[in-house]
Amino acid sequence: MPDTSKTETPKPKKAASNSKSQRATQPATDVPFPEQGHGGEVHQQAENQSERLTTAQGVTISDNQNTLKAGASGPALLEDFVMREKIFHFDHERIPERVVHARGYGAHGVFECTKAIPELTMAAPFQEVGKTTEVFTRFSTVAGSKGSADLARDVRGFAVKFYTNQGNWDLVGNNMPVFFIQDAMKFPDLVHAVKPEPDTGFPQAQSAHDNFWDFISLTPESMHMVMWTMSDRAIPRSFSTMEGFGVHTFRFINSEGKSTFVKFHWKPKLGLQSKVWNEALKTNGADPDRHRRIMWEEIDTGNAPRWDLAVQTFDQEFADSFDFDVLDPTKLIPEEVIKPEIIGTMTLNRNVDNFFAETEQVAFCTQNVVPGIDFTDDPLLQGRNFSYLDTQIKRLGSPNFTKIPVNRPKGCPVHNYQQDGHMQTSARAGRVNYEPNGWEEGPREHPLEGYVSYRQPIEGDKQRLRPESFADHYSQARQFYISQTEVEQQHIQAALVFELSKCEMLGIRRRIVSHLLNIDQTLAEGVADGLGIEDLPKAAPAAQQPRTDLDPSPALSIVKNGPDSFAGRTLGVLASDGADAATLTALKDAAAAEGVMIKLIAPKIGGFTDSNGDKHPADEKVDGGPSVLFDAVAIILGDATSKAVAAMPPAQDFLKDAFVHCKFIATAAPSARLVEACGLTDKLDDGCVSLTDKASAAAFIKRCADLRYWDREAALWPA
Ligand code: HDD
Repeated sequence: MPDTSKTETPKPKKAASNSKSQRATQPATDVPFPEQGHGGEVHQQAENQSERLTTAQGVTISDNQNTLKAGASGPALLEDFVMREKIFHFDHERIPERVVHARGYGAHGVFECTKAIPELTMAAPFQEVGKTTEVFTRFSTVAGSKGSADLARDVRGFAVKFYTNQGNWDLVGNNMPVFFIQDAMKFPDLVHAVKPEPDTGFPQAQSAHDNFWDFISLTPESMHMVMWTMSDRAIPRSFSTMEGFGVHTFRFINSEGKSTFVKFHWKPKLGLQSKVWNEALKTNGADPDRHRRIMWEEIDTGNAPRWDLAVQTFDQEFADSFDFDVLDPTKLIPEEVIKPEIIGTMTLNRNVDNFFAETEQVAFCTQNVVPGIDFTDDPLLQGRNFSYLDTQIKRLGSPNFTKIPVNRPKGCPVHNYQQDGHMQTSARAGRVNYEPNGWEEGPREHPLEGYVSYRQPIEGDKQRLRPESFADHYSQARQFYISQTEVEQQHIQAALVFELSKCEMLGIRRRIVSHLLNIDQTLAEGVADGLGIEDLPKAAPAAQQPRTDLDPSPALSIVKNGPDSFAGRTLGVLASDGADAATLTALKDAAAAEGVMIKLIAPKIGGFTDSNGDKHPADEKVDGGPSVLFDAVAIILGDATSKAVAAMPPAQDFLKDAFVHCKFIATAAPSARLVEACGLTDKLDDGCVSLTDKASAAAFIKRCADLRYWDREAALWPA
């Protein structure tokens, strides 16, 4: 039965406005040194009972610096239970990382329903406008290990756990609406192929190697997804500027048992935005934690990232008439064909208290559905429903992983007769541990309110067969490509050339080009040219003739779906002693008015003194804050210091990279020396503006809403 209570779960602990972290900070004054022992080791003693250091058994520890020894220099004594317990626990700190999506970052938040849809589904979060449901969301890359860099060219995971009061519902999606393969049976091969090669153990977090492209070149069904992964979708600016998709077609079920097909979309409130490849590479060096750091800071500073949840819903009649099989996860339904309808908003407003306890131990399972949500026969989804539960046992080590707070249902009670197992923390009291029982105790099934699977008629022979309706592998790949702006098409071509140039086997490169010939002739020729292939191969044999009549879908382009303003972005301001105070103030005011963050970069981390004699501490020293970390840049150098700054290589990189990455650049007069040192004096274009007064500062911030001055790129990378 649908739940009608207004508020489903308690609001998250901290609201966006007061979500500042509880991280320890130190005062600027000198910290006194604590007492030292005989060997100069530091002893910090608790001043009150509650902060005493104890063993796991609660015994207060008298000395956390020295092992118990026989005599001053040893040997160590086996009876030292304090040391042994400490080392024993440390030795067991690691758990297996996720086999895919190992690198990830999560946060708590809330989903609020903005359009009730009880006629479509009885799922609790969608019953009433204003109803809130607590969520935990984890974003991830797929291929890299836990310690890999955030800006790998890769698919991003977008997994949301809704703690509904009908139980937990996990929507385990990606930032791309299609997938590489049509059947879960192929997943281990795909993942083996993309992960580091088994003999060498590299490359890490990269698809640019022979095994991946060998597999792809022999798997035509991957072609649509490859267009996505070679596009800038694979190098998002931040989690808060990327879309999410449930990928599969699911079912909504209403209280009368009626099924409606549904595809889920997450739409970022900040609009879509990505990096360019050279910028992504440099970002990985400058800040491998870029994406997690941005999200942490967004939440910590009260700029909680938000996404609308939108649904494409349709019936069997539409499914039968649609160009492709809606059960094929390598296909999407263009938004221009079925408009996604917004039904709610997710706000991530609380950082985790502990990364391991929450983000690492969160266990998403596609099988976690609630009344009102059901599966379809999509063979990828069916296989996933086995894999996720299985993988959690391996990773978390016990069937009791559901008792870990981040995995425990929060919106409803849990009662069952499951018992024992490693780390059991909530054993039932009493004698009864089975059902039915004659003791008149314990939970019972509920035929009316319990989860009932959709009564889908089934017929057919048992067989291993791919439906013929899955056979078109190229038409939507082409549709994606022709939906991109010229700049984006160029990026896809450059990405393919980059990746295939890392493949040593010529045959692999040629096989990919032969697939591209079924997608777009110009693209295929461009890639072949970029690879130095002179004789174009024949087009790959297609299981089904590719269509060329599908209309472009503007919704598939990032550039066409950017923001209306520069809000939520960061401007990097390189400044030095003597920087004009009025210009700085004008820029800060204009940025604040538009909701733009400013980071100050200076030759020294201690900061700089402006023309009024006011001191500004820097956020980054110039070589620690390259421009790849910012969405646009401004250079405000002091007259007397500009010459020295212009001679600094990292200051030159700051400007040159911003220029090459097509960012908007503002310069105040004395900065011309740096412009000259970078050889850009004659190259400044409409994306570069002079800061002269308040009005020019405000105009610059407005101009930045376009995010990049793409016209520059054609001049930089002539065909
Ligand atoms: Fe998967 C993790 C998304 C296909 C097997 N997957 C995982 C995560 C995401 C996805 C976001 C990370 C969850 C988290 O943050 O903890 N996976 C997808 C999407 C797919 C997909 C959108 C296709 C539409 N996955 C897929 C298949 C299989 C798996 C076909 C197996 C047959 N996926 C897993 C897994 C993982 C996983 C091995 C690894 C860690 C985990 O589950 O918890 O079970």
